[in-house]
Amino acid sequence: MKTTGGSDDAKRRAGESAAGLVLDGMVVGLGTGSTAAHAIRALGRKVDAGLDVRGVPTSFASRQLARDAGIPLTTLDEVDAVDIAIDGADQVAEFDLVKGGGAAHAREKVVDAFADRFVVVADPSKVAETLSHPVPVELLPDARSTVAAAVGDAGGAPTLREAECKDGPVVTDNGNFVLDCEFGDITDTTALSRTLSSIPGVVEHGLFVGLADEIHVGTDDGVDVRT
Ligand code: ABF
Repeated sequence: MKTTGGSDDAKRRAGESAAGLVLDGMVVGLGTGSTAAHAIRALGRKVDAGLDVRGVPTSFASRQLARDAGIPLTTLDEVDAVDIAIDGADQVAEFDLVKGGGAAHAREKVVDAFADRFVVVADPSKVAETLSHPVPVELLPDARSTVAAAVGDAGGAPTLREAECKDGPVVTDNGNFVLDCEFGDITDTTALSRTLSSIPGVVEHGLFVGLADEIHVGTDDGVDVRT
């Protein structure tokens, strides 16, 4: 899995710290990205050692990783609750997040918001005072120009995300496109979140406001847990 941002050791510490919160019998939301991948692998080791859990993946990639790690999988349709979700972020300011660098934020938001406890795993490069990372917006392909215009009206500068490995746009697990929308410093995250959600054709955006319950930031020699 592609690694972004800070050191892999810091990501591993954060992921393992969050996996340590998972108890026998829990249903666990399995996030996407290289930091969440450490949590999935750590959880796989706990399953090997006898822990009884079921995982709800947030993406094709996390499903594959969880399968390889030996974690039994389920879906939101089959469970009454998700006890804990462990997921990464592109930027963290207090408890607000920008997510979606992996184009998985639509399913991530469904699982993370439904979870009783949403634990964010990150390395120090992700932590900021104010969110300023471009906000990924997943949209219906037919709505590409209308959503881009509405994002512009809202003060953003949208760029269609292009695939790295082939010509053409990134296509999400849901068959949609992604606009990365630059807004500069985002001082009113709630207002921007509402504005983006109200644009016809937007499937989901990567601002996660008021959803995170705790943040585990891996450091050079430990984990800074913010609750
Ligand atoms: C997912 O992966 C995303 O929502 C976020 O964009 C990204 C973080 O990746 P990494 O942990 O590799 O930096 O959680």
